[in-house]
Amino acid sequence: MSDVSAVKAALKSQVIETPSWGYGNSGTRFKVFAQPGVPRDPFEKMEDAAQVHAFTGVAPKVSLHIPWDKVADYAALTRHAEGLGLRIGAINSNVFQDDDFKLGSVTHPDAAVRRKATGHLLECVDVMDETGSPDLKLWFSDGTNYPGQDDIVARQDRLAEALAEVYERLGDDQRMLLEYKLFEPAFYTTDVPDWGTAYAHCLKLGPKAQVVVDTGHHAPGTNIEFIVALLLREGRLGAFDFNSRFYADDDLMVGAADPFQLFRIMHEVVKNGGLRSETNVNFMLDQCHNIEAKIPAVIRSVANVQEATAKALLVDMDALVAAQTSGDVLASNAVLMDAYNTDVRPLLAEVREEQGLAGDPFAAYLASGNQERIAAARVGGTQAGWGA
Ligand code: LRH
Ligand code: MN
Ligand code: MN
Repeated sequence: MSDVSAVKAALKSQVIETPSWGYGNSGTRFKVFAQPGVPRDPFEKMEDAAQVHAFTGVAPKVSLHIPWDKVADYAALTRHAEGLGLRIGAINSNVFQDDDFKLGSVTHPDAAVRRKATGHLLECVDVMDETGSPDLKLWFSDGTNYPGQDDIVARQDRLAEALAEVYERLGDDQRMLLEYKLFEPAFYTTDVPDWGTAYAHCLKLGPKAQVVVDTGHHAPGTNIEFIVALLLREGRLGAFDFNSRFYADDDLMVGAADPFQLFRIMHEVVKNGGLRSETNVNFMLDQCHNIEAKIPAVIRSVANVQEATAKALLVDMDALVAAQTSGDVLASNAVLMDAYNTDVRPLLAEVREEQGLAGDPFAAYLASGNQERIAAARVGGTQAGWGA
């Protein structure tokens, strides 16, 4: 796409969903560092998300994690979000923090535990009904630590049974997003370890089941953009959980560890129609900001996704196709690298200024005084639940 106004229009229409847990205290299993001014409840998490949206203009949706964001009145939380110019995004289930789930949740060998786990997933659909959320996001920590611990295929059968029950419960405008992760907390087998397993389950379930690509959930060296291209081709790329990894599931800011990988992913997204609203790819962040200030870190992350998207939109597709067709390997690669090496920050500043925003959202937020205001007003902020 070389027409600048089309590039700008695409950048203005991209929506990036931010995670409620990114605003709370978080850490590793070694330590949770408490920060001043973190939200004390899900309502205050919405206020922080609204700050990110106010400065970036592209982050009007917030993912919830249940029960981390459990409230007595979801309609009230939804109204609060809407009053701040936000809407509720994906509802994330949590079947990984209960003693009963030590040997698995929906794949547990005991039917009573499986019922409890499926019950939680169905409750999450209730929360979708109450909040208007269109997406149920499922991640299972289920797996085994030792060879022989359980039957691999029996666990797949139990998983399929639970997913089918939850799929049946979805309304016409609701979909199921199934996330995979290579390992952790299970170390020998994981029941949904890769895109192929997630895709196989989604195919059996039906068109409302799609795959989530969490960029931190692969083995080192995995070609994530290939997975993205393939899932888009099959119409089964439901969403991203964006973050960065150096070693495992680090949950660092997206675009921090490997901006070139993020560009390659966004090139496949742009090239294969993933930015079009009808394709309905949900661009979510799934990050924790353990040692850095949270709201500015989310703003930086949103900007990193926008920069990768802008570079992908600048790829000269005519030149690329011509070079590819003529078999010119070096010219094809040069077309991509030209786009990647473009400094898109001035373009993004223009895009924001045209929307009445500051060109540099990060600096504008720091100058706004909000960080000092919330530090003074909120005492005793809560933990996200993650890394507890
Ligand atoms: C699992 C995961 C999943 C959870 C989130 C908190 O590692 O990526 O998306 O819901 O972290
Ligand atoms: Mn994730
Ligand atoms: Mn993760």
